[in-house]
Amino acid sequence: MTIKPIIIIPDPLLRQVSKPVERVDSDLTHLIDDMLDTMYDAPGIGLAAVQVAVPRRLLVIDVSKEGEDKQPLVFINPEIIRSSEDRSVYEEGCLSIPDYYAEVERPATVTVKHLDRLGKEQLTEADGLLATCLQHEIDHLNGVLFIDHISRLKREMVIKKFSKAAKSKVTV
Ligand code: GNR
Ligand code: NI
Repeated sequence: MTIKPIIIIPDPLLRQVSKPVERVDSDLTHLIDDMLDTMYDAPGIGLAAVQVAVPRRLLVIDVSKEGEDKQPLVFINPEIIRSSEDRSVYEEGCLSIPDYYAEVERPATVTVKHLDRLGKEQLTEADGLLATCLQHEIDHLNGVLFIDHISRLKREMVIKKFSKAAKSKVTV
């Protein structure tokens, strides 16, 4: 088990489009396990591979409640094949934008085609928090962050704050 460092804005890797996973082999299974460890340690309810500096189309999610059994979900090469007309609003946060939260409106229900951790094709229909989290993570695979869905003024304030902080970090 390895907890990997999570990259934060303004790291340019977060704006890169991740490449498809080509094979589901033991290296990939190892990466999935490290991502789950990293997500639970953070703690977060989702993590895209690019957040641990691996720009591949892979993400993990667990939206189970505290005290309940863990429900780790793995999505490889996910594609949204249907989005509902009705929308829902959640207050979102992101491990790559620490301590910033904002409401985002997204389709309330999505159907996602993907591979599971055995490399088998699956269809997942999601609503509620899972639908929101899936869309947030799939955005990461396309270099999109939740702050891209809020007002430009708010987004620029957040980016400015993190850019300033990055510049003042001492590099040895
Ligand atoms: O831990 C997380 N919580 C969260 C809350 C609302 C909507 C999306 C998320 S995902 C986030 C973890 C993360 O940054 N995943 O990319
Ligand atoms: Ni995120």
